[in-house]
Amino acid sequence: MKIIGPMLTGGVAALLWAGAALAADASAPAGHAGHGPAPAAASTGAGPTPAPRNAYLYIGYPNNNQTMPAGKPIKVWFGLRNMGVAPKDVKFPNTGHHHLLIDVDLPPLDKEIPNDRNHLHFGAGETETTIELPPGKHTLQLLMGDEKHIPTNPPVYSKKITIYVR
Ligand SMILES: [Cu+2]
Repeated sequence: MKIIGPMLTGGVAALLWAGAALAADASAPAGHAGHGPAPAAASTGAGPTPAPRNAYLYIGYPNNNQTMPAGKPIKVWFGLRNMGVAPKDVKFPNTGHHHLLIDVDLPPLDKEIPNDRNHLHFGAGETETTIELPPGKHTLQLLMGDEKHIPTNPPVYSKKITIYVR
């Protein structure tokens, strides 16, 4: 009889622990949406500059699947939590500058972010911008870069959103 108590207790504890682990796993994708599945994306690497693990990057506006009027400039708001913004060339812990990716996938995460019309750099520390896009379906995504325009470790990027210009 004496042994049943401890065994039951142990069993319940193990079950609770398993439940907690399961819950933590289930919440991981949402909680880490800011920088995506970093370990799974390890093949694309990361830069040398550390970033807070809880950094969260998001596009505050426009909203995913929003339709924007053609011929009008589109405002884009950059949202960032648990990490700061610094201009390019400024090395300061837990900061970086924004990059807006337009109609492209993430670039290699261990190299300097390209600088072209699909990869816009906000090296002055801007947290919003205005863009113009031709009619059609477009994607927008944000990616933080360090003072040398290389993604951080872990890489900090937003969800890719789709907008429609018509
Ligand atoms: Cu840059």
